[in-house]
Amino acid sequence: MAPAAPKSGDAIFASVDRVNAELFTLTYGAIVRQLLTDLEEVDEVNKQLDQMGYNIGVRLVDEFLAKSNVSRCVDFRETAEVIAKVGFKMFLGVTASVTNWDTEGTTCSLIMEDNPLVDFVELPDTCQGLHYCNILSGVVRGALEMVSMKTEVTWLRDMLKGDDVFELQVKLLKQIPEEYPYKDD
Ligand code: MYR
Repeated sequence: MAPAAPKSGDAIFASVDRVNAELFTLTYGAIVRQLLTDLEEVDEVNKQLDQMGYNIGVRLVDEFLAKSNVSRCVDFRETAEVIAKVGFKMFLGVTASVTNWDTEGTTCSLIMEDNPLVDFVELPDTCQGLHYCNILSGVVRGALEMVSMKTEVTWLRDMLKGDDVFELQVKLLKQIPEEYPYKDD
């Protein structure tokens, strides 16, 4: 039998990326399963996942700003687009669309049709109250808090519960104005 042709550099990177993505997905699944065992209550697991995400988000934002070269957003609309198109792509490998704006421009939804966190996942009937991806809502909340935006982030639709997409609602509660550090004379 002829030996297999060597893989090109691109093919090797593609398969390494795929293995990393699967490892990430399976590791996240193992964490959720362990939390369900330890905490027993689905609501407690939701809280814990959100808190873990928040802790990640407050750190992740530095890496995001350093790697993305994104400059200051003019408003919350632009910030939402940056999260959906640049942030999600950088950390999840997928993008989201931004819709369902309210008239004030302070509430919108991030819609995800693909979500690598849920590959291989099926929720048992006992876990219907679980927000399996709650780590993501925490990440977004934590990251935005570090750029002076206090938000409430809520799952409105969830493909694990039979919805056609994931819908994450982001509501801007308060924007803390950043003080200019020097006084003009
Ligand atoms: C600004 O300073 O105005 C720019 C603010 C951009 C904040 C973007 C935060 C990125 C969060 C990444 C979320 C990734 C979720 C997987």
